[in-house]
Order: sequence, then C-alpha cells, then structure tokens
Amino acid sequence: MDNVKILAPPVPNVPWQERPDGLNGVPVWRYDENPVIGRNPVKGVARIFNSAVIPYRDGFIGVFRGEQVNGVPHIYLGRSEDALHWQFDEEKISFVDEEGRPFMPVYAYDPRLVEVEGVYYLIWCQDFYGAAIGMAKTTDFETFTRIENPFLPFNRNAVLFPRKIGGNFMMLSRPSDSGHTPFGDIFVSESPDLVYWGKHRHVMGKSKEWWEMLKIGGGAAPIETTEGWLLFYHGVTGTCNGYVYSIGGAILDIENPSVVKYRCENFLLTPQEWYEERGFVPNVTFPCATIHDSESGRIAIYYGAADTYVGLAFTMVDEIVAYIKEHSVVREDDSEIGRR
Ligand code: BMA
Repeated sequence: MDNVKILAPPVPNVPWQERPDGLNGVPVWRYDENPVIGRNPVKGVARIFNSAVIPYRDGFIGVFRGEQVNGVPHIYLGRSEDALHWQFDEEKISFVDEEGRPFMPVYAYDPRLVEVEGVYYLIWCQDFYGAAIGMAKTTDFETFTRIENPFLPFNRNAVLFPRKIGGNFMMLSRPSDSGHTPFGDIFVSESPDLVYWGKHRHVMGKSKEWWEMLKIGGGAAPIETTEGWLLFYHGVTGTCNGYVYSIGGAILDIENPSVVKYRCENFLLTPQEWYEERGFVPNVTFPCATIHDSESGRIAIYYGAADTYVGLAFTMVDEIVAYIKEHSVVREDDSEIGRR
C-alpha cells in the first residue's frame, strides 16, 4: 500500500475507534456509539445535524446546525474535550458586520468551519433573495464578523480549502435553485481577498453511478495529502420515495483542484443504520467536517444523519486513498478539461 501522508498539523487526540471485523470492503467504519448528538440537544433546539468541528486549543470547537423548535435553522457554537461529548451555547451565534453592527441571518444552515492562516471561517447557506452562501470569520469564537457573500444566488453548499493555492483562497460550491435542487455539480472559485471571486472552474458533476446520479456537493473541507486533496463529498440519487444522500470520495490535484485525479465509483458510506434511515429526512448521510491526524493517518468524518443526528465514521488516509484509486472512474465531464 502506498505510504500516503496527510499534510497538516498533528491532532493526537483525534477521536478514534479501531476497525471492526466484517466490513463490506470499503475501509470506512462507524463509531459504535453513534449518534454522537441526539435529539433535543439544547434548550430551544430540536435537532442538530450537518455540522462542522475543528481542533481548538486543547480540545475541539464546532459550529452546529440547530433546528430550533420553530423549525428555523441557525448556527450554534459547541465545545468538546474529546470531540464526542459536546456542550452547546443556548444562544445562536450572533454576527456583526465589518462596521460592528449586529447581523443575524434570517436562517442559517449546513455550516462549515475552516482555518486558513490562523483565521477561522464559517461558511453556510442563508437567505439572499433566495438560498445563497454566507460567510463570517473569527479568531476567538467570541466575535463573528460577517464578510461579503461570495456568490450570487442560488447556491446552498460551499466549502473553503484550508490553505491558499497560488496565493488565492479557493472555494468549492454547488450552484443550485432555491429549493430541493434536483441537479448540481461541484465548481471551484478563487479569490485574492475573500471579496472578489472568479476563475470559476468545473470540478466534477453528478455521475452515471446510480448512487450519485442526481447531484453532488462538497462535504468536508478537503484534506491535503501527498496524493492530492482528499475530498469527502455528498452524492445524491432520486428514488420513488425521495432523495438518498451517500458519502463519496475523490482526490483533486494539489495545485489545480479543478482537476480530478481520482474519483471513486463506489459510495464510501450510505444510509444503513437506524439513525441514518430514520429521522426528519430519512436516508441522509451528509459529511461536513473531518478531524485528521497527520502522525497516525487517522481520519474521523463528521456527518449529519437523517437531518436529525450527528454521526461519526473513521478511516485511515492510506487505506481510503488506495481504495479511491483502485475504484477510480474519472469522466470526461470532470475537471476543467470539460466545457469552459
Ligand atoms: C439538502 C440540504 C441539507 C439536507 C439535505 C437533505 O438540500 O438542505 O441540509 O441535509 O437536503 O434534506
């Protein structure tokens, strides 16, 4: 097996559980005490799911999609020593604009949390004449400064890369409609200053594989490895009873991430456990973050389950990269070699 390395700081306290016997060939396994976040996790919040966590100081911090008891989603801050047991603030995150005036989105969902050069960026979906991407930054998790919306509506799913490439910030996103979008490909855009975004390139589209033939969208922030950017994304299929969201894997070129080096034809995880198949929206596994340790190669994947819970799954960088490469099918329409 290739000796693949994660290129990121070590996180020795990454949550972890050894691989069980009896996997179906895919080197991804669930935490056996899933879900890690259950219903009614904090006063006024009925469900937490599709949420992002990151190492912070001696422990972990995260931004959580909390579905309030009035049904409207907002972002809540949570802290944890072990990334398994979380304490949430009762108040949703309130933002300020760049002049210091209060800003509260009408709604906010599917947050991501990515550190670039010591600044933590939140990216989420909010209202801007329909669903669009919102962004904010913080350095202390006390003041959250909203910055410009990066993209025009409609777009409901965006993920920042954890470092600049060629001097620019890079962001994956999935242009869409304002509803339950029955289409969608992943694009990448770049910006020198997080204000002006351009050089939009196609990364990859829905595929012929049945599990992702409706749409796809970026998931966790890409992990830099010696083989390229390891991306866990969501792939969606439509059935007679609704959408099914699985987790897919791809590896993008380090210097030009619009180029797909490998893309796994098989899903890496698909709804199977009760907390994935049963909930507010059945059959959803939706990755939003990983915690990964460059020393051991361990990767913990955080995913929303059935729009109701947060689940955790594990893999090893060398095993997952080998699996993606072994089962890779890159299509003509993937990468910037497609239409422009
Ligand atoms: C998508 C988003 C996600 C959600 C998924 C399944 O369009 O709204 O937040 O998990 O649908 O309901």
